[in-house]
Amino acid sequence: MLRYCMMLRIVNPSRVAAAGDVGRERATLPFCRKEPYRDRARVLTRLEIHGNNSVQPMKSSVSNPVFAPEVWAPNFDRSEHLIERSAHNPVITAKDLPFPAECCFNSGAVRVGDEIVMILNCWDTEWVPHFLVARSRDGIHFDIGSRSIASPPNEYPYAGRREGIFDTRITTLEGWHYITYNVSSGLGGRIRLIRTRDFEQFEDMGFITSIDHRNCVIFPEKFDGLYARLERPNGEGSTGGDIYLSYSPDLIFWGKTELVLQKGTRYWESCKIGPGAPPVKTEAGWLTFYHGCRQHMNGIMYTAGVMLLDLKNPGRVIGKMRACLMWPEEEYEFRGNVPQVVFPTAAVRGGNADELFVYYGAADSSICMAKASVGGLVERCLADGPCLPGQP
Ligand code: BMA
Repeated sequence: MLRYCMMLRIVNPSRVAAAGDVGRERATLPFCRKEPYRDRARVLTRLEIHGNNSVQPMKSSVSNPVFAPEVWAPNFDRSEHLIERSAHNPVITAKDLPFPAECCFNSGAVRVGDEIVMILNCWDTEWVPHFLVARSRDGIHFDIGSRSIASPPNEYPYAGRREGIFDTRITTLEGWHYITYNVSSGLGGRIRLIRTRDFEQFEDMGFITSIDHRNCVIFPEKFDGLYARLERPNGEGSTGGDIYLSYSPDLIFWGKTELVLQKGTRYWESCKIGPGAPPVKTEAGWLTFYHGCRQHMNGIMYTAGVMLLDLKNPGRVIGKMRACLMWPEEEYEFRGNVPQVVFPTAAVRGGNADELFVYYGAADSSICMAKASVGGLVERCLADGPCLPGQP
């Protein structure tokens, strides 16, 4: 059965005869795969037959990227437009930074009154990491400070490491803004915590995980007097790569760890998953954006998923969107330091009670924003139903 169909734009009709040998050529075209996707993804590609009979994929252009949704649309449900990318994307790129820089990506943000404040995770042209404070009134245009508020810790083995710190998340709790971020080293990564009341003065609270942790988001409320966080011990393939919940009396010592969601409930999240944005409280539950990865022959694709956790028992998934919410579709999500990355890190109240501004890192190169409907996502998660660890 023909699984792939090719849309040919015949440059020179007299060459139609030559089209015959497209069949022969197909096997060699990079985007022709033999094995079917488990999710029966459709692959369409546009080809051009040139004067010399060579068959070339059509040149990608911004207005006509080769991977435009109508050309490559995995079997993800798109009906409801539960989330809409901002037309201003990417909202922050390296060009917006107060010094020559390589990139900015994966940055946490919170609403403080009528302002959105972000701890911008960026790297200069020497690949030295900086955390800058960025402020916005409309969630799109940010004023970016030039003072870096954090640097690689001094403890061995982190001291002075170049690529040391990244992936900020912010949670507002008890009058403080708590910022978690990754610190990586040859011995593995750990999560560090700093806090501020005004995004001027910052207090370093040290490491809050053992080795090897990669993602950590703190709930904006306590549960029976205990702080809670979602975390993702590192690991890919068979071990690690799942989302856990831990509790703490003081934000430093953590325990009572339990599994919340296992990777692999769907193909798009089969390689690993991790907490994305600090959970958002809704009447129905904690709306939680996370990243889901799948391995492919050319690396890993990072996509965004969403689930609803029980208000009283945040370790229980009471609803989870089965399909993936966002996957790399736009040029700025495909091209960059790491192609094919949509990495949610913040969900901030938007212009009205039902609107969320979801900030995400694109291709480890820029910061983007998408608008989502709280009601729509909650309804969808509940419609798709709960998801128990290990339950497909
Ligand atoms: C992960 C995260 C992110 C990054 C992603 C893709 O491990 O740590 O920082 O976006 O890799 O490079």
